Amino acid sequence: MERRKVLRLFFVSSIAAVIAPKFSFAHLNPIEKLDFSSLDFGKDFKWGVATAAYQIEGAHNIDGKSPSIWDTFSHKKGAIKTGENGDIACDFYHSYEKDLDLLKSLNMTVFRFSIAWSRILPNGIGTTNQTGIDFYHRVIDACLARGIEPWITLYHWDLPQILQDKGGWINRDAVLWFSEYANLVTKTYGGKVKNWMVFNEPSAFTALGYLIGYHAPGLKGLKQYLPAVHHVCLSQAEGGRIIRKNVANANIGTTFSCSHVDVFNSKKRDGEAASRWDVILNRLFIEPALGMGYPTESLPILRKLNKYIQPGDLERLKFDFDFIGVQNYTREVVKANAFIPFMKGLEIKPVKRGAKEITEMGWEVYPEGIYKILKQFAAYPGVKKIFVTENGCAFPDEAVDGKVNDINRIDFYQRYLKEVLRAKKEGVNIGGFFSWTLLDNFEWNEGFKPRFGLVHVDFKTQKRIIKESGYWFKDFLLFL
Ligand code: GBH
Repeated sequence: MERRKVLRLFFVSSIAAVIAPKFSFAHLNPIEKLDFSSLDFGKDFKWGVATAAYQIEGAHNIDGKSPSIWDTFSHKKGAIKTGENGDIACDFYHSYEKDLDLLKSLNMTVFRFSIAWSRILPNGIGTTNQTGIDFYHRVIDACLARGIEPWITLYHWDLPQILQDKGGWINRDAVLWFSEYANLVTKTYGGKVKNWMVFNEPSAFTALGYLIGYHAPGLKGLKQYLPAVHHVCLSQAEGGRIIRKNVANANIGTTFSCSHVDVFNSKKRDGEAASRWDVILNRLFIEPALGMGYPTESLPILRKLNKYIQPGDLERLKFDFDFIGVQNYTREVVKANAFIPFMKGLEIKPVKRGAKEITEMGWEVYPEGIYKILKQFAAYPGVKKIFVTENGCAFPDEAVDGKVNDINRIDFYQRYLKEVLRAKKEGVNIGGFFSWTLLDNFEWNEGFKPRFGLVHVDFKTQKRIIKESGYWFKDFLLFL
């Protein structure tokens, strides 16, 4: 930050502290104030939050919506650790106006959200549901009325159950189903919405849902996983083309969960195992889009994908995205183990390897990891621009006397943001940072226990309380 701005910051903050004890600088200690000046991202940088339909909307079975695979999965005994489900979640379906007011009050200008496919196409394809379509019109209009940019993710994991009954992503027809859905959504909202992402984290939803059965639809094995990978990868590029066709002046991206992979020790075998993990976590879906094909050389089992690849597919996997969404939370540390099929190695959990700071998810706090993964993605010649479309942390926050003093989350964001800025200063073209997430919400198979929000939610009363980390963003963004 230039000197003039630093001075202005200190001037305004000290005045504010004197004349308005309720002004939110009262929340900050001097160290946090100082850190504002070391986070100079520039005027054009976009700040916002990311959310996902199933995790916040609730209203799971009203106004014509049909079940998604997450409705089905979360109602299965034992699937969700806490026995909970997203039937109601944050009830965003009814409270979006107030929730967008909260976002606005944090001085953020981007709301990233996803569309529930089964709300607007209850049969997956075919007949549309106008009530569902209208809901997202209202959300988009409410964003625009507040000066907030709506950023839409077409698919954040909630496939209509009716399509899963036909095989879901395992069925090659999924490319056609998804195309029809993408076509409808972009034609419907493309006049008002310019920023689009095709998928949320394809590596996560294919691996967790179709390989290890930890997420919906709960399937296990390579026979499900590999075709799902290929059909999702085809749909990724197809989705990009559809947005391009239907939306004038669109900014088109897709998002990837990605984590820097370290070796447990310097043994050569560990290095080989780590490079296999790197393929699954970071490379599998971006490289085909960039025209590099599947990274089969680094993970030989991927040769089995050939069974599903049809003539012309390798060409169809390519799409020239305007930006890539990088979503990073932690790093992975991998150790060789000859008994692990295909991967020949295993992630060593943070607790086991004695990591010092661990979040409620059991993930290591490792700020340098976001710097490293940004550099890794920026090194692909075809990556033009990056948005950090998710970053955040879960801690066991408690509301005490109407306040949530989540100082550990403030510390987390400050340290991660410094690493994002380091990458930016070294030339990585980063356009924005979206926090995961606005509201505490349904954290998939973990239920409501891990709280990721900048806003605390009491799930019994639906009462919201802005956490101290939310106020930190609010103040920080005011002076940027
Ligand atoms: C994101 O997942 C999601 O987009 C979001 O919905 C979620 O609530 C949030 O983060 C917090 O968890 O080894 O290939 O099976 C990011 C977390 C990163 C978890 C990748 C699974 C390993 C995938 N995911 N990770 S894999």
